[in-house]
Amino acid sequence: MSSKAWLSLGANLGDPPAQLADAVRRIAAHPQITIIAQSSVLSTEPWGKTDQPDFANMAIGIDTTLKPMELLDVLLGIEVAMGRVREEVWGPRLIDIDIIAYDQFEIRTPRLTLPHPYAHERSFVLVPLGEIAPEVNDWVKATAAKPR
Ligand code: PH2
Ligand code: MG
Ligand code: MG
Repeated sequence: MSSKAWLSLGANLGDPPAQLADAVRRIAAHPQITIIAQSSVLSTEPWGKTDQPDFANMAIGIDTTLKPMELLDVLLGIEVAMGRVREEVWGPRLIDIDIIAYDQFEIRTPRLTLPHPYAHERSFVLVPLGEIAPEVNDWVKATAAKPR
């Protein structure tokens, strides 16, 4: 049995569009992941902490046999392999890969909340996701905003 997951990718240091492309290549290379949809790359103003460079953002849809925590570990591994060091919350980064939704899972653990707890407030997530999966976008907006 496989699941569908929806990822948001962002970068605002180095060569952001090149890093997004590199991240997509690395995700696609995983034996348990198939990319099923890919949005365009958008240039977006920084959200949350505004005194930093603009971001390049995109969204992808994947089909995967990885469970949510396994997927999280794979994505964090790709971030580290690409040179990301954990700095400030919401600060500048070489690459960020966030799980926005995984099937219709609603979970809240210290490491992972699904759907992503801020997705409904972030146009840099909703616009690319809406481009490739309008129905997922509607579900994320309704579900992430629910009091939990
Ligand atoms: N990521 C953040 C904080 N702010 N702003 C934009 N425009 N794009 C991002 O990807 C982004 C952000 C934390 O992950
Ligand atoms: Mg993020
Ligand atoms: Mg992240």
